[in-house]
Amino acid sequence: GPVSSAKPLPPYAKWKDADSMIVHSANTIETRRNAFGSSGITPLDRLYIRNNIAPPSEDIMKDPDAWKLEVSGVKSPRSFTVAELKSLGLASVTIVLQCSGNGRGFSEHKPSGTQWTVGAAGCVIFTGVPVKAVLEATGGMADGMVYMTSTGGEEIPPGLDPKSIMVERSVPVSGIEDAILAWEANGEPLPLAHGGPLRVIVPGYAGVNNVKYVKHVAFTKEQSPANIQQSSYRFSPIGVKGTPEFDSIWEMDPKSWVTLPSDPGVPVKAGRVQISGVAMGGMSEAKKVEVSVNGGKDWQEATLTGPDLGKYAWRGFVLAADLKPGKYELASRVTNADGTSQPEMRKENNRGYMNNSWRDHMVTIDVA
Ligand code: MSS
Repeated sequence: GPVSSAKPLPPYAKWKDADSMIVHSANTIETRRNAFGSSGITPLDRLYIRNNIAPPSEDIMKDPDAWKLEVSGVKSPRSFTVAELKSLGLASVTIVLQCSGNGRGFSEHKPSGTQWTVGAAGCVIFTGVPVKAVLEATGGMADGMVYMTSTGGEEIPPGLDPKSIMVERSVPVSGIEDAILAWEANGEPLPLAHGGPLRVIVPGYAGVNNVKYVKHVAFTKEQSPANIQQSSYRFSPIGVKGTPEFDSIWEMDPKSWVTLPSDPGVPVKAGRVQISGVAMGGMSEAKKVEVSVNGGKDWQEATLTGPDLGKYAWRGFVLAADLKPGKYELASRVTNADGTSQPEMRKENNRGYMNNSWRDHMVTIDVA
């Protein structure tokens, strides 16, 4: 059911549209189901926020072009300012940014972590320099490197083992084909809340891999020793702690959900109802969306809406249904270009990661 929260937005996110957000904590803020809009792109002031630890001070945004990135594990290691990166190349990529824990709130075994429903996700246009251009400028990867390991710019409080708290994530280099280092989102300078001055974007990969305020990109032989890589964000069975023997949370799966109508407690007027939502394909584009008004018994193909912004973006969808007074369970199910469909049941795992079950994401409406 709807999560209600009267918590105020934290200072670094004060500019968000409060009515569109559910504030779980200062570091975890989600978009309401009915607040995604219908243009496809999620406005930044409605985009969710997830921080594993407190973000750096707003001071780092005073001169974003002076922010420094260290690049290592390449033939010619060196550092770049953002201003220097801006001279290396430019690319935009529209991606679904989605937290690995989105949908956790629907898991029956009550996994620990934020009880996200549908709103730890958004579709954003990121602009920056291709990682490939940075590799070209540094002589290419050193021999034998198989991961790109990115380190966040948060301050580690003294006395703590950095490994226990630092945000450092590794992705296989096969995943960085379309990766960029971004300084802009939806045509605006990247705000601190979303990783400014500079952020890694690995299209198609779950949120955690898109390291914010990135200060170091290393090409490495091993995955990061940080807990966030070794034990968190792993597909371990219920009751079992994550370890490197379980798959890391990297590539995303196809997923969709109905966004409207979904106003909590507001009955929908009987007659022709436009049922709309968003659908992502994961690693290939969203190709087909089906909608059910009776809890998944019967399905009808919906129309994809909005512009096609590439395979990593989501599409809007709409289905017109003539609804008499009564209760309806609205479900949606996407199939991507690879032919993979959103499953009925969630892939059970200890921390409730990557829930893309269409059944869990149904919304019940009252038509009067
Ligand atoms: N980065 C950094 N540096 N830190 C932190 O904490 N987080 C993650 C990413 N990155 C972090 C980073 C996560 S986890 C997510 S989702 C994302 O980010 C979010 O984003 P936004 O922008 O929305 O906030 Mo889960 O998978």
